[in-house]
Amino acid sequence: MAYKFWRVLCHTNGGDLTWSVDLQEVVFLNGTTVLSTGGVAFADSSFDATTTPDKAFDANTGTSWLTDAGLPCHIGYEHSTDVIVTSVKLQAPYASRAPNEFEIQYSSDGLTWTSTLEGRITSTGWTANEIREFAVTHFDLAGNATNSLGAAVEKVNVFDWNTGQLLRAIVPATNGDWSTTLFSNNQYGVTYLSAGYYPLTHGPYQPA
Ligand SMILES: [Ca+2]
Repeated sequence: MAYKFWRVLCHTNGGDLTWSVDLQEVVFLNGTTVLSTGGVAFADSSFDATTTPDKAFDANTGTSWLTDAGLPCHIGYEHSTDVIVTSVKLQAPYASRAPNEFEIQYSSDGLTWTSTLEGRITSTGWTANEIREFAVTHFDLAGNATNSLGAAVEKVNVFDWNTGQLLRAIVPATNGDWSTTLFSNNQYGVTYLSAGYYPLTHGPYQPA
């Protein structure tokens, strides 16, 4: 699944006790495509009117978002459509105000957040104006599963191909569409279950 809301939740910085996090640019990417245009930047606070969160998404290294909050603090972007982020670039004007421990998180509603597989990322020893890029590991597995009568199957089970462990038990939409987000590059199998039919298994699928 893709998500509209993405944010960087900062837990520690490079030591500045007054200005906890200061970012010239936050770039959410899918491959090399910059995703964060046409939507709304947000943060839990801004120091003043010249350091609002949109300043971290304006492709201008001369402007910065500066939090007015202590740690933790966050900055993010509500995209105009659901997006899949494959990496995030951060740039901070001062090493002391760069995030040293943070999480990359996504949300469908801007209220309930989930961290990417990377969890709490540690990145220390920044230099001023340095740009660092952080990969986001996750991918979608999706399909459409109907029986011979055209009805959606009752369940789509996604399992680890190598261990057999059940990972997802998905009830598809009434038209059979289903999707899920998985968080590693393992091999996966998919089994369709529909009453009165033999189970049907496809796989292995391995994300690129
Ligand atoms: Ca900027």
